[in-house]
Amino acid sequence: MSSPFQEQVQRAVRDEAALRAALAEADIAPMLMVLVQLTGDLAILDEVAPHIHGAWSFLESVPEPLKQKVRDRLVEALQDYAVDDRPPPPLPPAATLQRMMSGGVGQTVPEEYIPVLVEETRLAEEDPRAVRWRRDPARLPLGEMQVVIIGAGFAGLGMAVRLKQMGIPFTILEKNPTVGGTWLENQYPGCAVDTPNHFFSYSFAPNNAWTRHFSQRPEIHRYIEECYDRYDIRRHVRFGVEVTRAAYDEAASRWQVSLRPVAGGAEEALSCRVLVSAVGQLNRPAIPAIPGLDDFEGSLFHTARWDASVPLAGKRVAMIGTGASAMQAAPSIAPEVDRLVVFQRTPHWAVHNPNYHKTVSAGNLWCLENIPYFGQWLRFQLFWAGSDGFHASLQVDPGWTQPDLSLNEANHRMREMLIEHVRKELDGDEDLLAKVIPGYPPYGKRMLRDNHWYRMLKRPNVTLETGPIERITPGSIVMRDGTEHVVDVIILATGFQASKMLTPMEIAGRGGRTLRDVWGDDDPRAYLGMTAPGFPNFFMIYGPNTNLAHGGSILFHHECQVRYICQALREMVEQGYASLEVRPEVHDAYNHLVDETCRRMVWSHPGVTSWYKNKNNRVTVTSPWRLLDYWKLTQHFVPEEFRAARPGEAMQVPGQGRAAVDSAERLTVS
Ligand code: NA7
Repeated sequence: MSSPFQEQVQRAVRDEAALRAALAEADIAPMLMVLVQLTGDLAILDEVAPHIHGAWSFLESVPEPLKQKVRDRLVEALQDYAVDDRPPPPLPPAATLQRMMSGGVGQTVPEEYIPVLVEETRLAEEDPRAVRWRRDPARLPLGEMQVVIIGAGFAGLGMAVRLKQMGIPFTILEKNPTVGGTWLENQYPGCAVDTPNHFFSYSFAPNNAWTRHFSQRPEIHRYIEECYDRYDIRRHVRFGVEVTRAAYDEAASRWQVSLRPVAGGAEEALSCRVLVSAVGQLNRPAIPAIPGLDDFEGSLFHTARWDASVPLAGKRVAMIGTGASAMQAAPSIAPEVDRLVVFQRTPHWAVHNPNYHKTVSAGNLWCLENIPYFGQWLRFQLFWAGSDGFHASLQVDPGWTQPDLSLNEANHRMREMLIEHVRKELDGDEDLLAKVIPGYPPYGKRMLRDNHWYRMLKRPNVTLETGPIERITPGSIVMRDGTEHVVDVIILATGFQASKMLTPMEIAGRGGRTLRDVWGDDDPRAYLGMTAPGFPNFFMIYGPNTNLAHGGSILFHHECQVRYICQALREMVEQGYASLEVRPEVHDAYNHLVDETCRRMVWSHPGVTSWYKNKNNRVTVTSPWRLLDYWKLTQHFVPEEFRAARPGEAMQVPGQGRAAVDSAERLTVS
């Protein structure tokens, strides 16, 4: 039987004309990487790579004859592999991989990225992130390790797939009638992902068929549904139940979870050994406290609760907020409404990406499906394109002379590039330009992708209001300067209660102390964003300080977290622990480091208010780390950082007597 590699090779060479047609249309950088990997020929890499100037597909200027040379050579190489059923080439040596990575993205990629490349793209192993038992699982008491996962979105899916693989019993509790989480709830027109899709998908379930580089919500939701089905997770989900409270029973070392059926009826209780929150940060809409909001007599809804029964055609519509949701929704409805008034409190930065509105070319689709390693190298490019490649430029240069506007020279250059784009889009309208250019550095708030926002503002039926809203009347929005906007519909694009993490659930740990008691209203902290002292056997996916603000896919973080949690569960099962709890000093040292590091990052800039920060200006939501750093931090569960107990025993640090791990050293990540 052929290997999956050979099956792909055979498909690729079956019809040479089709192969050549696809290569003629496909991206040159991943094609070049495949060629180098198949042939080991570094000369062609050296010849072509200088014409690749960045990780995005549009940042290359490879001359056509050189492209043709790569295509011809790749056809030859594939045919050569096909002839005698050759096995896949060995993984290139580290030095070659580094040259390939750097060549593919047009920048020097440090050597330390090699392991993450190999793992994220599965270049060496089919399933490198699987957590494998170190003992015979048939002899382990897996039945005692019931896990409850709260939330059937992306995070719940990632957790469930791995638990299933390990044979650990689990149930997912989901308030909605089906899977998808935020990708189910956000159904506003134009809703799409702004992380490139070939990276924004689980590494264990790559999707070669994305129709766009940045897909629209229905396609992403379909992907989530397909994954729930492919891994047979749906039958583990209880839909239509909302977790109201979970309390840790110290005597039993178990969580007692209270559920409320959404359709009504009596509360239920459920018991489990381990509780995992997979509810995400963008779960509960933030409704602004504007006087008169409840008196409005027209239609009023939040972007995450879009009311598709309300016709917008020919209506006077107000949209409050100019964040990521507004950026996608407003340009999508502007052509059909009579008037659209956009209420901007603070402008956001938005970057132009030529791929944002493009479909994936037929050539790329073909290569993704039929050419070995093409998808993997594209994935690495996109990993690099939107994230760690410019993390350093988001750190404050203490000597920088224009600290209000930017952080350092690179950040300032970015600012100017962004302004240049807006100026072009606004076609010389300097008044409008002055209103939409932020007074804080790029990336202070989430960087948006220009969804024809500025062009929309130029439409004759669109007005941008930048003054403060005074109140809402039954039929209008009144500004502090007295201007009144009579409207039929108000759309709140006002974001989510991100800092009120896990709200409104009550999670009560040891001694009945709740997360709310510890965190207050909006000051969440956790070790590695996942676990907190006082809350044994409790983990969070996408918890405090794990949001990605420099870029990168949140699913990458989910995978880091899921692996770590699975390793913790493995430790519990193999050691016979009934409870496991992070040591407070480990948690505190980590959070100290998080705060210190965040302070140097752009999202702490004093000129910025955003959902990354709480009301005391502490960054609670966003990670300070490069993707690589967080990957390193979460790669190995370290038992000595926890206290653990077998049934009936007192909690203690495992292996006491052994040297404890030096947290500081472990946390020196970059
Ligand atoms: P965001 O990014 O939190 O944006 C919310 C917007 O609403 C933002 O422009 C806010 O202005 C504005 N807002 C919030 N409250 C008010 C009041 N009271 N008055 C006027 N304007 C207000 O939410 P999104 O849903 O757009 O995006 C959330 C994330 O989802 C996004 O980053 C992606 O990761 C996906 P402000 O900027 O605070 O002045």
